[in-house]
Amino acid sequence: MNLDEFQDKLVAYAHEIGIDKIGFTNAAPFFSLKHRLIRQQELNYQSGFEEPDIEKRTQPKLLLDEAVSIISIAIAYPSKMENAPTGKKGARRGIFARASWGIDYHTALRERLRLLEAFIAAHYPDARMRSMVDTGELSDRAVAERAGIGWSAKNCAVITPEFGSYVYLGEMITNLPFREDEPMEDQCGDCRLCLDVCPTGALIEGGQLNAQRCIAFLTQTKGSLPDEFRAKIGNRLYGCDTCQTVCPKNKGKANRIHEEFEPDPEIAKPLLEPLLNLSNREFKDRFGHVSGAWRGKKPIQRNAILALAHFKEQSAVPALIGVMERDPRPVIRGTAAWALGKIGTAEGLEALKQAEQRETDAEALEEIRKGLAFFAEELKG
Ligand code: B12
Repeated sequence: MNLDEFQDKLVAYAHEIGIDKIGFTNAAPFFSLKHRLIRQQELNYQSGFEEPDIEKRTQPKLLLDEAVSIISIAIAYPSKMENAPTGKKGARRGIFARASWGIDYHTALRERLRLLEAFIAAHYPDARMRSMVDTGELSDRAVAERAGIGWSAKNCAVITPEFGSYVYLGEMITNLPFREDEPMEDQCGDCRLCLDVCPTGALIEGGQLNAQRCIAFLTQTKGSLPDEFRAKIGNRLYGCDTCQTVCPKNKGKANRIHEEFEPDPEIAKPLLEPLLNLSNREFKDRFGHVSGAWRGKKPIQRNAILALAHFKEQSAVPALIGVMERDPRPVIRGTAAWALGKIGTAEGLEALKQAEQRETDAEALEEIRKGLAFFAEELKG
């Protein structure tokens, strides 16, 4: 069997093991990406989660010295939750973005890539291969775009005609000279819905994101959320899907294909208040298997407090007071103080006054004073 025939077999095998789309490209440097990354760095538009070495990000040969081609894979994830519980007064809920539904996609895609590697090695024992998903050096989107998986859209996502943008991406660099697929035409046209609805104006222009303003990024930071964004985060606990849900190319793409990505509604849309006092062990047991847990429980708890403030959930006031008085982490105490001010009950005001006398951490104290200032504003208004 020659390589051409083997490639067809590999594609068929990929579909058998649950890879929804596979594409092939060469391992030449990514020149346009390189300029883009330099520009993003100059503008301070990067999130800080990216691999910092731009050379490694754009030259596959630095990652595998015999690199000749790259195999890009895409696996679709669901956009609809069956039996989604609705939050209500007294029982408010937060939401994890779709990319965090079901099991962590890193595990799922790495396993598929491992199977592909084994399949290749069985036919070509001397083949050299290096696979990565998300945390690798390469830009998964730039590879996918060049390998014809989808086009690079105005919301920054790689959009596939079959599954919309709800696909996870990963790739394998190899020394085998596979036939290349053609990149796809851009299909965004004049549409600019994603740019117009982004709650924080993070999408600067088509295909350019200021990650520092992107809610998906902000939900993953560990410090105090800057005031400007506190009301904008809504009830999001991890990630943001707004620029994807408005996209017309995602209409009708429910993508209920893989059981492993079906969300457990109590995990993907959990009740907010019980999140405030989770122990590390409880957090790990409950959320440890989802990708949105990678930064630990602190950002999720901070976001849960902001979500309770967003709903002005009065029934959560005693729990928030408990957190403000007893949580060992100043960011969490401070955020709870701010939330108590936002919610604005007499009980909250009393607790804030007492906390102002006791608090020793400067940042938490500042938040307590912000909380108190909401009451002063209320009186004036
Ligand atoms: C850092 C990071 C983030 C950051 C920054 C996102 C960003 N837009 O750069 C934050 C935390 C904000 C984030 C958020 C999300 N992320 Co993220 N993230 C990454 C990561 C680790 C690196 C991305 C990166 O390098 N960005 C830098 C930009 C400059 O490059 P790029 O987007 O990779 O590549 C494109 C641009 O460079 C563009 N480009 C190149 N040259 C030029 C020139 C011009 C003129 C223009 C206009 C464009 C352009 O073309 C490339 C291909 O599309 C990748 C995994 C990986 N290793 O690649 C996942 C990844 C991009 N994320 C992913 C996902 C799912 C998300 C979220 C949807 C999660 C969520 N629901 O909250 C959001 C979407 C936000 C958005 N609109 O982009 C998926 C995307 C899948 C897809 N279908 O596109 C990836 C690929 C993870 C994966 N393996 O599946 N993410």
